[in-house]
Amino acid sequence: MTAIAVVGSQWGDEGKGKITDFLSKEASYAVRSNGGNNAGHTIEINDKSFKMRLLPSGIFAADKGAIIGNGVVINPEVLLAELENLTENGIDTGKLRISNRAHVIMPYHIKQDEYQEEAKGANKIGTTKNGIGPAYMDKASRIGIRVCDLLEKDTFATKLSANLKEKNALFTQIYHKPELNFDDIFATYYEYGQKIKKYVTDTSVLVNQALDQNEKVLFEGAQGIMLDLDEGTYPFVTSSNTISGGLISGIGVGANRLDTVIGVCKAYTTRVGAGPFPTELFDQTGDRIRETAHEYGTVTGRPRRIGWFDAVALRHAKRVAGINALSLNLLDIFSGFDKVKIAIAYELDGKQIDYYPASLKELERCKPVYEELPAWQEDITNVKTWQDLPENAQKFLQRITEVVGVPLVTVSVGPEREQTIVLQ
Ligand code: 2SA
Ligand code: MG
Repeated sequence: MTAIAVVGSQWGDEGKGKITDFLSKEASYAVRSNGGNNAGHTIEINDKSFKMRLLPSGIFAADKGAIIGNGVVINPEVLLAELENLTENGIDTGKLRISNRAHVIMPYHIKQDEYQEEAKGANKIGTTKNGIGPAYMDKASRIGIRVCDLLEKDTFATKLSANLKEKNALFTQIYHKPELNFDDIFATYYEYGQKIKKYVTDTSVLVNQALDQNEKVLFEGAQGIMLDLDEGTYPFVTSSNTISGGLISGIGVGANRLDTVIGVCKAYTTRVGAGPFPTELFDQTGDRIRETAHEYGTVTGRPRRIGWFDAVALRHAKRVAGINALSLNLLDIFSGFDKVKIAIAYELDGKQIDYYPASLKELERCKPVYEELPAWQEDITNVKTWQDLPENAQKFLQRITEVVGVPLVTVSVGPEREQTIVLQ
């Protein structure tokens, strides 16, 4: 197996970092190809932990380096701060490569994100306000500024000037907000470009070369499948393709390259921001899971919405992303619970359905059909093998495997690297 993708199979924050960390040690390259600094992961190295939003988790471990592909939207200020922090801690970042085709998040994208959300009022998406959506909007409408454009002074000036004209009209006339100044942005961002220049190349060439030589490449998905622009709970989604298809178009390799797609999930479900969530818990059980598992956003501190494991969503994720291996985290949270539930289907207008509806109105009417299983009282945080798991924990996992239809490869029983049961 050479090309392995790790994707979140729920709504993000599934704990993809753990398996990514594990796999990146064997990889030539660790690649990010979607999203931007709306992602967030913590990486431990030499007893220090680093919070990163844009750099691939595998930056430390991958043999030949880490790659930010063309599908990523890059905030250069955030990128440079992450790099500086690593350099200050004596970590070599020289092996990073950035696609010349990646798009740049500009200050007006961040403002536009903020103003759009404000204008939506009660209907807001609950974005991370990092300018992700507006940057992808400009990419799709063919006015985006790519990394290669940022490096050409004339091209950058022409594009920035044209874009600012349009954005300033939007800001002043529609949102009644102040204009942004060309000179400030131009000077600052041109400088950013010069600082990242040494990392910039055609990253598709590098990745394809590695794959041609049968080297391992790890594709690190950001967010989760249910936040995919096409396949998620639109419009309550992010603006990139989080499915495995998005990971290959976001770096520039053929669709036939990917061997393994590992879907990461939790033993329950979480979601941040607005949008449908059929198995959401509004009771003490939800609060208990939130507190036990510290389900609060890493960056914003927002409490995450909590729900039972949703096999309907997981099967949807499996289908649209081609997930062929499952990695389950946070099984230990259910120690001491009386029972656990798995939604195996939905009931919609009196009929049982096993697919994820596209219509938000239909989704609102969906009631989860639960299977209830007894939980376990034992602390499992030191369990290392399947055999040592309590019988009820084994049954819960077996049932998940059956109803999702994908084999489990790892089960995590705590945050530490060693607290992982490897199954195959
Ligand atoms: P945006 O800012 O336009 O992408 O927001 C749109 C919606 O997408 C949600 N969103 C997220 N939800 C959970 N986790 C996210 N990122 C993880 C993190 C990283 C990960 O730890 O921060 O798992 O890869 C993330 N990013 C965006 C957001 O809440 C809106 O609902
Ligand atoms: Mg996260």
